[in-house]
Amino acid sequence: MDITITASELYGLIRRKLLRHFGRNPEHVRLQELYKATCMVVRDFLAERVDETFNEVNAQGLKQVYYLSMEFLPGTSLRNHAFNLGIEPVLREAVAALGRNLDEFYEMEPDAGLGNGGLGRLASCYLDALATERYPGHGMSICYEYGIFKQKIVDGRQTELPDDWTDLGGVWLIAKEDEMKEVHFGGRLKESWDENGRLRMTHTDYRTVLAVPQEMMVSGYRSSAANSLILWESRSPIEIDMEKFAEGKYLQAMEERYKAEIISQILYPADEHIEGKTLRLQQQYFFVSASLQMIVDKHLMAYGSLDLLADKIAIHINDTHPTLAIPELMRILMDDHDYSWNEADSIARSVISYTNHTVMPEALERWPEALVAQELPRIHSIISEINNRQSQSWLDHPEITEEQRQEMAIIHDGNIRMANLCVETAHTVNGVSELHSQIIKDNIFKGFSSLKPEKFINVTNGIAYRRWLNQANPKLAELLDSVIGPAYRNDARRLAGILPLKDDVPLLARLAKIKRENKVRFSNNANRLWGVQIDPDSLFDVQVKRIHEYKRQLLNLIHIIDLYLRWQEDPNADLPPRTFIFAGKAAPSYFLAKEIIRLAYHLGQQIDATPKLKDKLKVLFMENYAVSMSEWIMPAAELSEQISLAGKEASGTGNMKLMLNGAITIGTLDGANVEIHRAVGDDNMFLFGMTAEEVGQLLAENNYNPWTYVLQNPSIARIIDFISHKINGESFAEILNYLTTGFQGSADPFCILADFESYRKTQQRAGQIYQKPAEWNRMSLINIGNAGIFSADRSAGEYASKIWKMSRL
Ligand code: 26W
Repeated sequence: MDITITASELYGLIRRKLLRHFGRNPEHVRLQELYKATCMVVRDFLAERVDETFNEVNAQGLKQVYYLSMEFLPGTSLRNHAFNLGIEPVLREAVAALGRNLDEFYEMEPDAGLGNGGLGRLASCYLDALATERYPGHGMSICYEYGIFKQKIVDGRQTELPDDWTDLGGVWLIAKEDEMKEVHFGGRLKESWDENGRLRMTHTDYRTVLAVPQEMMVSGYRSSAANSLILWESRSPIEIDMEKFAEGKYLQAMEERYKAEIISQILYPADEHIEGKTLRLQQQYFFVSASLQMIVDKHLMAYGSLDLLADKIAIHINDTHPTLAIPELMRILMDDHDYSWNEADSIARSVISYTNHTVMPEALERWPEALVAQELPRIHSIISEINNRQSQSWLDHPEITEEQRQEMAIIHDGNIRMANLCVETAHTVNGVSELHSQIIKDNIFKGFSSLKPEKFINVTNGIAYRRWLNQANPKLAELLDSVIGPAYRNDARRLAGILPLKDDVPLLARLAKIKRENKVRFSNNANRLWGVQIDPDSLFDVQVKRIHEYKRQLLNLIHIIDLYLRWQEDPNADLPPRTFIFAGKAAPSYFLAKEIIRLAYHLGQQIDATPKLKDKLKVLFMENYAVSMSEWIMPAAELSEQISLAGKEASGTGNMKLMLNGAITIGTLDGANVEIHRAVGDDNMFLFGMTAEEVGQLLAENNYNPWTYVLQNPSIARIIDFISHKINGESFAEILNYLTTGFQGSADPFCILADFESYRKTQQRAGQIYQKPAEWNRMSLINIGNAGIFSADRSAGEYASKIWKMSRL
């Protein structure tokens, strides 16, 4: 459903907003005010839709889902809303009448970077899809004042700068002061018996932190429905301690206030690695408690009691970070609304569902029991009761072994294992690709799945494809519109409409032309930002994602070293010129990941300084990867690097965005690559490396010895020798150790050298096919045409029907 409005009406609305909100007329206005007023006008349209959706949901008594996630990565909003509401052309005109260009506004908007990577972006894709498919569903998270840090590369080293996004990004937020909640920390628990003989728990002497909801509205593509993303901001109930101030203790006078405000100040920048910091635990409880209170209050307001709660709401836990929602819901039901343990337990078990996003052991959250007891005494008492009842329940199951009991225990060795609490309580647990869902059943949650196999399902990830196709790659979208018609915009499976044209020579030429134009746009951007020169006719080989050992950016880099050495030996080697594009952030405390960035940078510098290779090989490390940067990289990419060690990447979603834009995947059979491979077939993907099963065997037998590969394979020996010398004047001893003897104790756990030869050969084949454009372009088309299954609309629909059991507006 489009908004019907003319350009001149819009112009009038923006003028009025300028005057009323900023007290200015367009003749005397700062660019930023004009930008903000424009956003606010768009926001007003959405506010109406959110309100209508809310009323309609209550009138029909529809079930709603609350998607709890510690991270969301919405990126920018203006273009997305304008596109979804169908007002882009008139808005462009109105802005032009105000003497500005809409693209200028698009470029001014900072990303809302309230997340680290895949998990956060997935959450935002699902909100888009829910609104598009007219499901009532809301996101809940923290309103971080500082999002994911800004990455700057200084002499090859990552440095981190604060990301202060709220000035220009804050126009999308509306504070709902009257819906503020109190969250309680610390204090003591008192037990007493009430007049009905029931044990009551009273929480006293706690510290209060206030939670103010900031609402960000969520639009769907041409959808009459709009939902919201609630972001909680922490505040202190105490302004300043006047007594301490009077005593001259100025810092202490501010301390209480600061302790509360700091909770929503900054996003933890580490992913796939837990940091057991008290502040993070406070963040988790803070947003979960405020969210649950809001959910319960809203439900009470609409239905008058909580008896229908389980029919009317679903609560989804995005990885384990919001796990405290389980005991918090039970606390609210028992302590605030007089439900018994059994009732509260049964409600929790029917509303909570959980998605696992990683099998990396260092990412599985555990909290010291003592810390939880101290910070959240009531929550601790509930968790320990759930744990007691869990062990009781095993008395009926003599078939489960002692080892399995140990693995399934919620409290173990003084730690609370959040994943086990989720799996024990959630009615449904899902993985994010077929392979990953199988792995969690067979490995990390084996005991649970043997008891209740039906609890475990798969929902393969999906992407908000219109963002990366229609918005980010308008030329490709236009071509598709004209060739297969626009129906694919609401039904991604219809992209398959171009498949019958895979041998249509003029169409393939048009596709190639668009790719070339996007590569030129990319090169111009890179030149403008960093002054680098890129050949738009070289093969654009792209690896963009968080920097992690398991994602094996190092495998890519050592292959580049191999190419470099080969080319130096034989400058006439028949290989296509290539530009290797890397981007991604490293967790600030992740030494090896930062070394990988440093290697990419200096390798690039050394290659640039080698005259005979200058036109053949280029390595670019792009600083500050973010959602909006991905929107100009994906359309220009030709080869998509998805080269994690099989079994480690839960799904991947960048792989889907790249495929959709016509890049061909070079990848292992890992995560969603398996499903990409099934969709396009052997001939349209470059598959290499060990399977997850083979990796399992190699590691189980402790059989990975890097030196066997060094000794067997002269190319590897040559690469190792190269790294043992200085690169662009810098030494990389730790990386050398990592690849060979092991770093910090053990040999490279991601077996890079074991997959190298297979990768090298496959890369060679990719290079050969690239030199036959007809063949390459055909493969590219086949990838685009088969990308439809990876739509978030499909994923969200599966969650709604299989997990949340809800229907559309
Ligand atoms: C506790 C620290 C921490 C923070 C974030 C641990 C783990 C995480 C996330 C689960 C990491 C993450 O983003 N995982 C990615 O999730 C994507 C969406 O499902 C998948 O596509 C990626 O494969 C997976 O790595």
